[in-house]
Amino acid sequence: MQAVVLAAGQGTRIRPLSESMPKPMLPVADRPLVAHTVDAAIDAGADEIVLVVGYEGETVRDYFGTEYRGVPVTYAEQHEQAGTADAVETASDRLDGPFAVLNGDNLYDPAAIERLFDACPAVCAVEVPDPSNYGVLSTADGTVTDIVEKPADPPTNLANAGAYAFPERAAEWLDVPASERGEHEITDVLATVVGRFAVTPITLDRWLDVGRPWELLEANEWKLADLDRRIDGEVSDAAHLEGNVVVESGATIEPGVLVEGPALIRSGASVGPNAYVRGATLIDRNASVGNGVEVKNSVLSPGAAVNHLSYVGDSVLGRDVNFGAGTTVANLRHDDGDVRFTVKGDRVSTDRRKFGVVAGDGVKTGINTSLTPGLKLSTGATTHPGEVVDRDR
Ligand code: TTP
Repeated sequence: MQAVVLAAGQGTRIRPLSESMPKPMLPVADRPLVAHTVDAAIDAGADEIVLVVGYEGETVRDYFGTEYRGVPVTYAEQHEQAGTADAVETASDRLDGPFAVLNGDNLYDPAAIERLFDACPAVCAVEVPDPSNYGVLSTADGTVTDIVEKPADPPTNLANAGAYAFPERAAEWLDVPASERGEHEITDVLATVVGRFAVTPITLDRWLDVGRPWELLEANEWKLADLDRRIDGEVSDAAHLEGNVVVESGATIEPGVLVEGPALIRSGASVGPNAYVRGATLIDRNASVGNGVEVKNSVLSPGAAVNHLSYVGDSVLGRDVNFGAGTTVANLRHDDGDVRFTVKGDRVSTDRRKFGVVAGDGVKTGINTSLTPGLKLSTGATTHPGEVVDRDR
């Protein structure tokens, strides 16, 4: 089966992390977010991957090339983000037979994708407490009978999880009218398929839609926990690595370091001396964590540096961020409330008691900067020495 993977989005809700990198290429454990989906499709037997790219599409093309894990990869360019059905339609000239459609920014359990392919026509669904923000599926006798987008009064708790195995004829039904929000939606294609075929719902135990920065942390929590312990880098005898820790070849762990897994220290990265890394933490290529630094449940993108006497908790640091000595991140509110974060101008709850900061690429903090919970620092932002920063900048 061909697998069409949607990766053309602008990722506006995850800014500033998507300012120079498309969201599907943001790091999740040892590979980009979208590679987890592509790998799941290949493991499930996909014989061709068709990637729909658009925003910063070159980065996606550079990563996958024309063949990935022995499977041919082709690309369709979506020039305007006109909706998920429109995205698949840009790839329709190369569709030949039944095809799958997967969101490039969703994490699936790989076994579920295999079940999806085997059950074609089929759609993945996940039970959620309040599905009113999703497409909601109704089912009877083991097949899907209806799908409604974001209903005020959901008929079931089964949310559409954005993974479909379509019969060949669905390629003829991709040209759907724009929805109320002005997009050509794949759920309208699914509605047509549901009217003509018996579509099997595949219920997922676990699923994650990565739309906002803290969901990137959650994606890393999931996939870092799945890695098997492997120590290939240079680790001092005076360092302790506990639990599920991966140190890639070319990474260095200095004396006095304690790493409590799950954690991944990638090639070219260095940790220590005397540093403490804990929780689900990714220290990506060429990032560095120096003397007297504690990093907890965070993502340090390639080239990020926190080199002296600092604390970073529940945070995402973009590429080449530099935190000056003594920079401290607060990740907990005194009233114990959920940390809030600004998404497209609105202050929204992260539903997390602990969340630190999101620093765009190239952010530099002055020494002894204090950063408050839920803070967003845009690409290239700077702070003065000794500043308490409690407003996004
Ligand atoms: P969304 O998450 O709805 O869009 P986005 O990724 O651009 O993020 P944001 O809302 O923060 O701006 O898209 C779901 C998936 O479909 C995602 O993988 C991107 C992809 N997509 C396209 O490829 N083309 C499109 O026209 C749309 C709307 C989405």
